[in-house]
Order: sequence, then structure tokens, then C-alpha cells
Amino acid sequence: MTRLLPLATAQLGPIARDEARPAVVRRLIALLEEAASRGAGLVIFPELALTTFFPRWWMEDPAEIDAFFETEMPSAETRPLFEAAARLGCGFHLGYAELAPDGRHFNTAILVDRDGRIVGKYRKIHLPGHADHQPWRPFQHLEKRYFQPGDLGFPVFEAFGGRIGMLICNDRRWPEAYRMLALAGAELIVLGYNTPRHYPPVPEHDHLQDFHNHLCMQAGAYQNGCWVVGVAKAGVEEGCELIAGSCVIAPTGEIRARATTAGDEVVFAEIDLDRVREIRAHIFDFAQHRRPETYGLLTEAGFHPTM
Ligand code: CDT
Repeated sequence: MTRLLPLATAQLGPIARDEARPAVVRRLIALLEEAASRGAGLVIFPELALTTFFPRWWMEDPAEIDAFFETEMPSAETRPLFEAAARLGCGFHLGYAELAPDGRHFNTAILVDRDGRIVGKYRKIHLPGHADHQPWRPFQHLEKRYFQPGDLGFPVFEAFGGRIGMLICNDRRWPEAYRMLALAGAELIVLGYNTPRHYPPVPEHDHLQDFHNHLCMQAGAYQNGCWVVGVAKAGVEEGCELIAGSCVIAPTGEIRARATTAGDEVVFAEIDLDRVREIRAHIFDFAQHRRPETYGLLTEAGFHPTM
């Protein structure tokens, strides 16, 4: 059996701090149109795809901070993207900063179907970085200041003929995140990322950023027998280099297609969701081979420190 899903990664190059939403939305629509013209039915955009990666700046004025957030989705400014999806019959995954009606702030992603309707939502659970101002860094990483941890768990949505889960950037480094989605039946995991090349606390790892990016997503795909699509915001954004490497990874862990630039770029791939069975009915048949009765530490808050 085959269940084919034609999809595309829509990597974004840098977004300037003063680049207004309508201009960004025009870029997203151009990528959606290109992907649809190549046959894609689903397009994956990066994390926080409507603005520059603002957690790199310490800000104190709530109005300045909230200007990077969306209070409604779609809004007047983002509606053209939803209309384009419906016109082209091509859905999308989009990351954005969400200011909820109750005042909470989340790093969020949505799944939008081929009719332009929101059919899934996820709020980032693993927030990296720090909450305090650390002026010694060449740039900040203030996700812990500007966002609250997601409160929606790891939901899986029936959409595009399969079962789809979402992660956001740093989540992709955590094996538990993939496992939660796979246990809930996810066949395809889509995610976006903004990953600086330079990691100020451990700069000796800078040359490993591309390796670690693919390492964790390929492992997540193979160990959970699912497709993983990771999409970057890439290039030098406001003086900060973000890695590229957007890619489509098969349940075997093999990279099936990948971006070759650090700018706006569409990469098309037709994936077969039924290939999940190659792994999950065999080497990682969860029902047969998992030993959850021995995994208790995984759900306890404590751990055994090694330093
Ligand atoms: N956006 C995001 O989560 N970025 C982090 C950067 C490293 S931690 C400061 C990542 O895991 O790619």
C-alpha cells in the first residue's frame, strides 16, 4: 500500500527587524505558490515565521515585545496566506508568536488544511535560553523571558490523509518529544527552527550545529519510525547567523531531500506515509518491544545529577 503526500519545505532567509508583516506574508505566499506549482499539498514554514527572531534582544517595554505577537490568527495581515492556501488547494504549517486572549505568550505553530482552515495547533514545550539579561553574550536567547511553556501537550491531528504532529525548534533535540507523538500515532512530524550558528555558552560546539541539527531529527525519525520535516529560518539575520539545512527525513532516518541555500527556498518531496510500517511493524514495533514498566524515571521530575 502507498499513501502519497506531496509536500514541500519552505525555508526562509533572514527577516529584518523592521520588515513589516505584509512584506513577510508576501514572501510566504510566493513560496506557497512555487510549492503548489510543483504539486505540493502541504508546505512547512519555519518557527516564528512572521518576524525576525526577536528573542535575541533584551526588551522591557511590553508594547515593544507584544508587537512581535499575533493576537488573532488569521488576522487582517495574515489572511492573504490563508486565502492563498484555499485558492491553491495547498495547506501549510506555520510558526508564530501567539498572544492569547488571557494575556499568556506562546511560541506556537498551526496546521492549516487545503481549504485554508486551521486544523491543528501546538505550543512549544521546550523553551531554550535564559530569562535574565546576559550582556556578555553577543546576542540574547530570551525564549524563557518572552514565552510560557506550551500547555497543549503533544497533540496529533488527522489531516492530509495521515496523522501529523508538530514540534518547534528546540523540541527536536529531545527524544521524549518524538516518542510522545509517535506513541499517539504520528506518521509525520513537522517542525521549524531558528538555530544560531554560535552558541555563546559552549562556542567549541559551533562547528557541530549542522551535524547536531540533522543528528537529532534523523534519530527522531528512525527511532520512532516516522517522517520528519524540519525547516529553517536561515542566513545572517540582524548580524546573527542562523543555520540552514531544511530537510525531509524518511522513517529509516535517511535524508530524502534537503535545501542547498541559506535563503528563501522550496524543496519538494513526495512522501509515502505507509513507509512508517517498515520500522514500526518491525524493529521498533512498540507493542512488542517497548518495556515501559522500566521507564519510570522518564516521567519523574527528578534525575541523578552527574555534575
Ligand atoms: N529557537 C530555538 O529553539 N533555538 C535553539 C537554539 C539553541 S539553544 C540557545 C535550538 O535548539 O536550536
